[in-house]
Amino acid sequence: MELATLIKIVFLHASFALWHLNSAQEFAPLSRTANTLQNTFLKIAASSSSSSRRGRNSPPGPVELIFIIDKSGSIGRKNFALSLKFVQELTRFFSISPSTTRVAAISYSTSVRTEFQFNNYLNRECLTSAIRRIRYTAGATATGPALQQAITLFQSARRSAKKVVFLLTDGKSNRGVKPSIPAAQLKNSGVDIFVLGIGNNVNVLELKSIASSNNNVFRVRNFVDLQRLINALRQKPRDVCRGRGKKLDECGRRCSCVRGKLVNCCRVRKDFPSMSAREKELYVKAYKTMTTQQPYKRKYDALVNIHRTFFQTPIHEQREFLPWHRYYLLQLENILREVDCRVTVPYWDWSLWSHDPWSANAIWSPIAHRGLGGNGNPARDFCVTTGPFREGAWQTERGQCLRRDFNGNVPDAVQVQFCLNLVPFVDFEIFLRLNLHNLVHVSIGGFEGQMSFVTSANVPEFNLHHCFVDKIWHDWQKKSSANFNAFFPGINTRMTQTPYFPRDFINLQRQPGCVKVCYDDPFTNNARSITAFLRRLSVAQLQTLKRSSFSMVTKQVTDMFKPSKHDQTRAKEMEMSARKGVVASGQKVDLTSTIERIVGFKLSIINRPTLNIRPLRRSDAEKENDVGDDESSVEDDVGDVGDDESYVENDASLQDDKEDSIDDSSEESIDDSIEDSNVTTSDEEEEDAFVDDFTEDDEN
Ligand SMILES: [Cu+2]
Repeated sequence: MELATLIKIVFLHASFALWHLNSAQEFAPLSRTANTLQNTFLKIAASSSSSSRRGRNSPPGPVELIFIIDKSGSIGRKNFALSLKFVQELTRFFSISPSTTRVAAISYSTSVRTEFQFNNYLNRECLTSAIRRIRYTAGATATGPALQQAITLFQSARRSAKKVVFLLTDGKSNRGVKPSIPAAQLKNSGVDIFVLGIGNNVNVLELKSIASSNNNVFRVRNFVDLQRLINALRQKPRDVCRGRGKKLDECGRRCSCVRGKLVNCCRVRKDFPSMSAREKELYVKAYKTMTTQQPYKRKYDALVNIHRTFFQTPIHEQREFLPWHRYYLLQLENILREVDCRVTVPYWDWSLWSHDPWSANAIWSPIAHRGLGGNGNPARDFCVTTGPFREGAWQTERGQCLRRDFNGNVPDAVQVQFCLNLVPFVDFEIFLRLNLHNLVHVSIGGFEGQMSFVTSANVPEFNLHHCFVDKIWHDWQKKSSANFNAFFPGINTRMTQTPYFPRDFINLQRQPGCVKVCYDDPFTNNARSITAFLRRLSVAQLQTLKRSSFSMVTKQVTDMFKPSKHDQTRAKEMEMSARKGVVASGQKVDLTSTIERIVGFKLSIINRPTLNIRPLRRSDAEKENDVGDDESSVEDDVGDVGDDESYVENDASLQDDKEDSIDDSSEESIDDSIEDSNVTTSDEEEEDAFVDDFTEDDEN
């Protein structure tokens, strides 16, 4: 045999062996690849340096995950879409939220493009559609520069987070720096790198030089097999649900379980007194972290500073007041959920405490993590000296103690119902803003507390108050599609210091950032029954309810927000009408049950059969809550105004069909509503026992 032939044969053998090494042996069965991917990523998603500190039932810890996706010419548009599907499948092993896993994406061909960064899409809904939207542009294969870009993106990673890169490629790198160089830099800073090589044109040695270990290199023969791998991954059990109905996800969002998947997830905002001790504790803790620790404090300070700086500009005028503060609550909630994704902004339905608004049972418990502490201490310059926000334990962003000067008492549930009955929008809005919102600010702040000044957003009760104001708007919106879309769609200027128009905040099911918000009705103080009772009454009937007096809109209230003369005059006119049943201050109303003494009015109409409130068991209240929040009719963030309308109608259908309009006040309707109101007589002892049940946090 000639030497040349021998060399040829040896060379052929050697290259066959190398090819064999490079491909055949490296293609694990797809089911095994799917298993390994599942196990690896579930483990990464679940583990975290802080999970033991957070407790057993905590959501998973922080992970920063970057996908680097090849879109070179050899792939083609159709196969690129498959790559995106694969990426979507992998994200489903992770909890996507501001405090758990955040995802960024880089695509590369001849050049490199950051598709989105860690803080762009903070829930599964937005993330999935963002991945789907990544565009294909053919070109070369700049793998190295793409890895360099990942180094840049990790500069904004959370310090305690696990860092992971998942790179997809179907070829060899042929542009820019050698991939192993930036890969080494990433690995040295603790980043775990995984690689998926698709097809036979990859360079296995290159893949191995990029990945953190040989076990982190995955391969499929071609795009047909990639589709099979996706199908195999789809079969994998992960964080899914069984059966139908409402389920909570790991961040406490209430979702519908449909075909094993959690969909239509909403953040649930609850009445603070109706929350469990655990929920209160989580909120207070997250709020304190947000207001005192970086990086949250920086964002929180910026937000409250906007509120202070632009206090007497449109943010407290009709054009912006409601949507701007809805925007504010969303931003604040987003920061809170960076601290702990289980936390939402609670509200305080103060109207249910009108005649006992400053009790520990409401929100002013001195017990840390149960409430917000009590009144300010006049001997200490009105600084609060009890509870988690007491002097020495907490200070405002301006370095001041929290000051309160409880003053008078707040409007009652009848007043709120009067507001909900108002049309047109401008009347409703003036009443809500001046007669309810402004007044309660000054009732809490008095003459000394921050709630009476431009620094009001800097204290914890501000959020609870504004969240209730927002809920009242939401309840009014639910009454008809005209209410739902009132006033704001026509405003074509952006809201103060935001990129948004007022109309961007109209629909709570479609807030910016793919966020859906649900309000749970309160169930302390028989709230559900009281609301049902008041809803059935016409305006004339509301005016016959005997009510204890509560604070009036004073000059101090007016001076704080400086509403226009027109708004002030209209507010005064409406106040006169709304206060017909209120006795002169100093006079007493004969309030017989505990619940009447707390809410401040008679739960019956004079000279008519008594309308006693039927006590609700807690389980009943929760059941009703479930029905009330069944917003599964609202589809994902697709669709148009038509969706909004069906949503309103569905929701409205859950309300009483006996609602009287503001002008409907005939005698007949009184009798009708009494007969139809379906309430039963109950003795007061039972009622009082019920109240006790619901005020378990009594810590006097
Ligand atoms: Cu404000």
